Amino acid sequence: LDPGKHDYEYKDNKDSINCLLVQPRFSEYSALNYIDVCKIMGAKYPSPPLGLMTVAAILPQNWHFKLIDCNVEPLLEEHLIWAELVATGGILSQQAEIQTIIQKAHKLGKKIVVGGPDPTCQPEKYQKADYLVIGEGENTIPAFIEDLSNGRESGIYRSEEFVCMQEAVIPRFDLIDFDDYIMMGLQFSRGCPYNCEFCNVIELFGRKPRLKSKEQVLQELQALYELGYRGHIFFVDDNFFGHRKDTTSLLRAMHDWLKERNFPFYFGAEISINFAKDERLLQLLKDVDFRYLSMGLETPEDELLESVNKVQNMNSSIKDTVKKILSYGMVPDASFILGFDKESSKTADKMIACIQESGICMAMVGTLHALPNTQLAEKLQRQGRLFEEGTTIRDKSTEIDQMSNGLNFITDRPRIDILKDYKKIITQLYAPKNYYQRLTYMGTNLKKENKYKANRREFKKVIIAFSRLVSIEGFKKDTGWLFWKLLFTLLVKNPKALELTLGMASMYIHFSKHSKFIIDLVEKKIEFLEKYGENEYIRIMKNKAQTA
Ligand code: B12
Ligand code: SF4
Repeated sequence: LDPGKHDYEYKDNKDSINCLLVQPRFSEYSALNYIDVCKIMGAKYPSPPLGLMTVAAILPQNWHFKLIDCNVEPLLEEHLIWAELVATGGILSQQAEIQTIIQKAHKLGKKIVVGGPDPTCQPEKYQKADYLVIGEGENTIPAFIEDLSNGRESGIYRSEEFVCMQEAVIPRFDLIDFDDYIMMGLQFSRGCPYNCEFCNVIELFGRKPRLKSKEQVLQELQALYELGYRGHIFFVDDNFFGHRKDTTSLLRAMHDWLKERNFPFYFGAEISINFAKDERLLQLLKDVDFRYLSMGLETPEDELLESVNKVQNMNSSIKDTVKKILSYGMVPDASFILGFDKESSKTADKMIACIQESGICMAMVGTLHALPNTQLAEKLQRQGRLFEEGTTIRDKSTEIDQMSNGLNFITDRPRIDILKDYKKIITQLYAPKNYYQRLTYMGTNLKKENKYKANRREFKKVIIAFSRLVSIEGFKKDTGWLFWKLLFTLLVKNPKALELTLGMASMYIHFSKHSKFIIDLVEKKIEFLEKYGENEYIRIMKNKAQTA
């Protein structure tokens, strides 16, 4: 397999250069950085930097690469000294870290190229980078390489067109240590056919899903297989079923490929709820051992879904869909949003009831954040309600993601009411009794028949993880009794669901800590509003925006 096959080469009087790829650190307080759980499972971080691994495969293959993921190891001066070119990038929540990496590189006189979702959405924030790549790397990097070959010291590269995914190259999976991560990412498509007002996938990747061929996906699986990877692969597509016919055909091809190799992997993906109702698709997913399905449910209220143009989620019973997914052996997780216009004082209770009754353990409720360049941001701007065009991360210990840092606009309902509701939702959902109630529901309804069987090494990891989990959750004052009750209930009623359910039980170690962090932050915001009022809050936010 040839990961980066290109028809262009870096031409210089030297054969090769040392290129250091740096994945900026995510905050340990991000909802999705379950580092404590990773430790239990013998890993350091949930998933590797697929964007930079892809970039490495697009860059000339006669270069020497080193990839430092700051989530698993620190960036040292010696790494930068080794480098002749530094490459970094990432998403909004990595903005402040990207700036720090630019500074560090410059301090040692190194040139740095920056790209990825946030630099693409807000290039003006990255003017200090020597080379700025806006958009997808596949069609912007060639121009950058040409300039570099010609000795240009800086440049901005932008492509007006989206990449044809049939030309995508295999990411450089060899640049990471598999043991550092719980799962690998793999991408089948980019773009999403839907048009949700708050989402910036459409702006970044377009509404027409662009797909790799099934042969390309099988080649990537083969690359991972040959490199010795076994276990969890997560499809990072924003909507794995945004193109039902092709995904169906991919799943069939995957099934044959996996069967020939005795099912070396199991999978997860993001899908929309309308597809999760389709039993034929669910059966196909079950056949290739999908275990996790993530859904952006946003709200159980149809009027709100309609108002933000998430119409594909309307007229769906969340409870029935979740039960159906569980009956096909898969664990659903879901994200929800609070802070939409037209919400009422009943919204919080409806959301809590929906999540609790459906038994969604990993229910990530965030506050609405108008991401740069989205239809939502444009609308709020027109209405004079947006605090700041774009988003500047000023405090990286409290402005982390949509849970810690949302509502960057003048809200429809009083801000203090939304925040009080938010506190109530997080408090209730992550109370030990409620979380374990959802776990028990999940565990007793999950009909699991594993295809992937852990090898001896993986099995040892599972046993160690289990004993670590028992020693933490089983003896805590607030969860001990609940944990043992869950364990015995499953042993009696549904032992096949033990592995996945205990996996979700281990997530509580993260969520209980994380929810306390969020509740604390929200309380501070409420205190401020109670003391100074909403007008003062708005005045301060607008002033901050002017000085950005
Ligand atoms: C998987 C994923 C995650 C994983 C991250 C796994 C990881 N270790 O990276 C998880 C689940 C943890 C996650 C979390 C979040 N995510 Co996320 N995530 C994604 C998703 C679905 C796929 C990312 C991916 O792997 N893409 C595949 C690679 C190949 O694409 P890429 O990274 O964009 O790279 C290409 C280009 O951008 C460019 N490029 C990238 N880097 C560089 C660097 C250089 C030097 C160059 C030249 C080019 C370049 O070239 C690449 C090839 O074309 C994207 C959506 C999407 N379709 O990409 C959202 C997305 C990146 N996430 C997003 C968001 C908002 C979040 C959260 C903040 C959401 C939240 N819950 O609050 C959190 C942040 C959590 C945190 N840790 O702080 C937004 C980012 C928006 C923005 N403007 O920054 C996206 C775009 C989705 C969206 N709704 O808009 N996410
Ligand atoms: S379905 Fe998901 S990815 Fe597609 S536009 Fe809506 S929120 Fe974005």
